[in-house]
Amino acid sequence: MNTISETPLFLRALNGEKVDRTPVWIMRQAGRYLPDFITLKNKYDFFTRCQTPELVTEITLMPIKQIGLDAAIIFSDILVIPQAMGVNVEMKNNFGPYIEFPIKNESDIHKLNISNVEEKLNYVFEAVKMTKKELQYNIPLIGFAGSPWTILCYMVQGSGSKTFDIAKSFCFKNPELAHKLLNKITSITIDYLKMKINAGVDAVQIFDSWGGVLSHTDYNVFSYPYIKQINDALKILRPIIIYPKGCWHAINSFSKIGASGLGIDWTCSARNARYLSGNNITLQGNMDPSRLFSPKNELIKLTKEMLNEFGKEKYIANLGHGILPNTPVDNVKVFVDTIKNFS
Ligand code: 1CP
Repeated sequence: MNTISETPLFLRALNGEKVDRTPVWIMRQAGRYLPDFITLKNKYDFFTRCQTPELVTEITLMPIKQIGLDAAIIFSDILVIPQAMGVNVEMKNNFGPYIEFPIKNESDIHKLNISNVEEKLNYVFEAVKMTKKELQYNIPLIGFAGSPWTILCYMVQGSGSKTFDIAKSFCFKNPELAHKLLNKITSITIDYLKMKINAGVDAVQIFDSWGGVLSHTDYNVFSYPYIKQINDALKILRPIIIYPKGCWHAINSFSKIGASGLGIDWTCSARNARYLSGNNITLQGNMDPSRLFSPKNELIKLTKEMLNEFGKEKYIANLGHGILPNTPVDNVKVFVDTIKNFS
């Protein structure tokens, strides 16, 4: 039986409860850097890995078994949502996501089909169930989705980008169409996350990876309201973590909407993040992923500084964004062990 004291550390921290030590997980921990993952990556293409529950379970568990993190994140991608809407998304080697026919006009948006998520993304829900069976009770499983803005960026731009200039000019020239598209993405994302929760995820993270390409005023028009809608629909079901990369200006607003956690990137100090959030919410972050390439002694020093700055209460240690592909596994272990052994 699960007594309160047996609630996993990660969930205790999200609930704002006292913890014996700081929990830690790493964004993008399930892919990218582990040699066993690279072996599977060379054997199966990306969407085969995502669509095969046995492979998803194996990949999701790898960093738990090999690095010893306090939460697992289901192996998948934010771009399964445009796929479920009927958009053909390819994942090209050494390039990333590619959409041959990106969204250009009203008729493209009209054609997007947001029904039957249960059927179309059934492979994700099967993978969540299978992974939950294999995970120890004390390691919670995180489900995730992209924010509607971040998904729009790919659907309109057609690929990754530093500026998302095509996506932004689409929104600025056709705000009504942009809002139609954002509403459709929001609606399917809520359905999808509810089903992920029914399948067994213990918490949900919303990745607004490209929120930072918007000005703070445009953010409040094109991103914030849609993340809030998702949070409002789901917060009574499970703890929600919002990760608005590059959006320190939104920390204050996000701290007031009943989400459980807020991801902080490395450009914002812990002190600023605590001040802006009024200490109302659990913060998660925020080591610069490139610092995992530093010499070990320096990495240990910086990790301890991070822990001291955020403090023990209402805190989940993590990187400020996803781990980089060539990160040395030994350094990942140093980062995680420093956090687990810190007092
Ligand atoms: O074949 C491969 O392995 C391709 C690399 C890869 C992997 C491992 C992609 C392509 N996606 C993923 C998995 C993935 N994506 C996970 C789960 C596993 C993990 O922990 O790594 C998660 C949580 C994501 C989320 C994701 N996908 C985000 C949000 C997080 C972030 O990093 O900002 C984004 C923006 C994507 C889009 C995406 N998918 C893949 C790539 C290369 C990209 C980014 C492209 C770009 O820079 O625009």
